[in-house]
Amino acid sequence: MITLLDYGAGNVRSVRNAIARLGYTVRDVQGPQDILTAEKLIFPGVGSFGSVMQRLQKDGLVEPLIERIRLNKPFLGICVALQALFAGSEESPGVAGLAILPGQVKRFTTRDLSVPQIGWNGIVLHKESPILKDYHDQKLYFVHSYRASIADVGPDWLLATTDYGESFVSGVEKGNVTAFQFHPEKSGEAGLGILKNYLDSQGRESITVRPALPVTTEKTHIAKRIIACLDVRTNDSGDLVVTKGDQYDVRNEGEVRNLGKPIELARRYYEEGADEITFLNITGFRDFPMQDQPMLEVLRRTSENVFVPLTIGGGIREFTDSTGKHYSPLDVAAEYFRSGADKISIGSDAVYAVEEYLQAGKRSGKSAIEQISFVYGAQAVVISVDPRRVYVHAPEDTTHTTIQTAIPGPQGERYCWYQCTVKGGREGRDIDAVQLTSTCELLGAGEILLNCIDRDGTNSGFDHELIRQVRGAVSIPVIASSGAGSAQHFVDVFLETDVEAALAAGIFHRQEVPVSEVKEAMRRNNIETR
Ligand code: 1PR
Repeated sequence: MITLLDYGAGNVRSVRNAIARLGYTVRDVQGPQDILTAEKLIFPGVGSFGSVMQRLQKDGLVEPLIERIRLNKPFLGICVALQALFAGSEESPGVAGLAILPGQVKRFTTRDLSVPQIGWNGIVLHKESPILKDYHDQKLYFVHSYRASIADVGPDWLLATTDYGESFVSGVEKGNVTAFQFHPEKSGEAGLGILKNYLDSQGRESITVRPALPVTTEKTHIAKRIIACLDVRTNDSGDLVVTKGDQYDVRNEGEVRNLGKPIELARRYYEEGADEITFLNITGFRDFPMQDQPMLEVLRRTSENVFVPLTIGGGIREFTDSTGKHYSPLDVAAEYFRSGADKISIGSDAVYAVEEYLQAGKRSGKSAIEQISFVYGAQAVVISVDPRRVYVHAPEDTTHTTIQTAIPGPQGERYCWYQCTVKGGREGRDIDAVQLTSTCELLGAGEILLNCIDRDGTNSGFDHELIRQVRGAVSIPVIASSGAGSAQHFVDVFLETDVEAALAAGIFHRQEVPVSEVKEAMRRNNIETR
């Protein structure tokens, strides 16, 4: 029996599913007493430092948690739960942590790498740990903008460090109390193995501090991620199918292309080694997702078997149904998170939010991006951009940010800008990709999913010109999407641009190139991979 501290934020379903998969029963903390009496406690990390600590305060759990740790009772903290062990965090000034460890958790200061750190990185062990046994040389999934300093953690607690521009604390352990900055429940089979080690472990009565391992100069490296994308919609017979467009046209001879079943395909990609799975509910702009329960069911069932991050997009916006019931974007996002999503992706609504921002010249605080980012953190908010090229003869011919292109337009134009669209590419707006992505970052987005209508489904490779332009405009991670037709295209995009991840749909669905072949090609070209 495992006791879970679910304080109602974000995706705790994945931790539950992982525990269930390992054959254990989960029980929820009902009150302060359970913190002290639980045989084994898991404190999952979702949400900001401030929101977590305020929730613990409100529920009267702060003192019991401190007491549990003092009594050396089995405790596993994940992500922000590791950070909660410190005195405070720059993320939420003035909010006290559990103060088991001194010092403030700080934002990454790296200028060369995108923040948040999103992806699979390694760990360097500073002492042996039965919980990390067999898995310390594997890449594990991190997603965070704040990190604990090694200087604040003495040898009695320091378990593991990781490098992301700077070295930071990725694991602490003393006696039966362990916490990780990475998410074991999202770290594939290695993560499940680590959780199993904790669940199977026999707590020891006394705190034996294990000797430190010899100091090493070894550095860890974040992997470039490979993402499988499933565009999902209901076909004309009413079945929910994975479809695939050709420059966003998903119909072939009048019928919606059917490339398979979403849950089965997601599972296959997980087993083949995809680092992340993205579902796009592509008719979400017209069919409101809260009334499209099958999509939520897809997410729930997928998260039972897929232990890598899941992103879902489509229809995240404000909505009033036919009975007059009003839903905020937060309501929609909350339902997606509860159903097993780690990140939500916003398409059309992000374009409208940027238009409003540019017109008002200030933030409203009301956009879906702002609201969701405030409650769940920037790392949970992806912006899905659907741009297409607009050719011009000279930069002066438009007010938008142009690039000089190596692929001339139909009239021999040597310049183009990337126009953002809404409603799945059906409507172009007077916003370019630089305006959209840089403003979304300012409003609180944590990652950009950069599609390209011109390349979608063409198998002709990623649009490096678009990717370089957007990569240069933002300091959050960028996922290159649209056009992958071979393993070499992934190698090219990683060697020629600085994107953190690359996504494909068609070649994976049609089984032309398995994920494993992409990874092998990356390894041959010395591109860091999981
Ligand atoms: O506007 O917030 O409701 O979100 C709708 C979402 O649905 C957006 O993220 C939008 O990108 C997506 N979408 C809408 N219509 C389509 C369509 O195809 N007709 N799919 C669509 C976009 C593009 C990629 C695709 C890559 C890789 N799909 O996700 O997977 O281009 O394809 P490839 O490797 O085969 O070239 P909202």
